Amino acid sequence: MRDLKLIVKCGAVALVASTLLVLSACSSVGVGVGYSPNRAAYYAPSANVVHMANFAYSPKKIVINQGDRVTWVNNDRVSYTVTSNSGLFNSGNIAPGQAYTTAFLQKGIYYYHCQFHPNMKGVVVVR
Ligand SMILES: [Cu+2]
Repeated sequence: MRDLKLIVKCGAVALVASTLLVLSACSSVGVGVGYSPNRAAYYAPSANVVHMANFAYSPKKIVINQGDRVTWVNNDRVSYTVTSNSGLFNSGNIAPGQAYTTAFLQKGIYYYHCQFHPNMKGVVVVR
């Protein structure tokens, strides 16, 4: 399980960054936080993981710090989405075994849901 998380972290970083920063981020999981004002993103691996299975997010509520990323991992055999209730972000289809990562650069409470299963709801609290 630990190995799987590390793979997901590196994969998530690779989705966001496309330079050598990917390699440095993957080799220093959980260590440094870099900030690029040009890209307006943190190039740090996400330690904040939400699992999707059995038509639910786990945990349903995650509390993170400003600038952190959250990675949603689909551990199920059906597809899910991570869709902001207010249109701020939308993962699109997350197929089984895939993941979605986004950064939260501003403090606030971000409610989201799954477009495929109306009862699937979650919230990200950025403090
Ligand atoms: Cu769903």
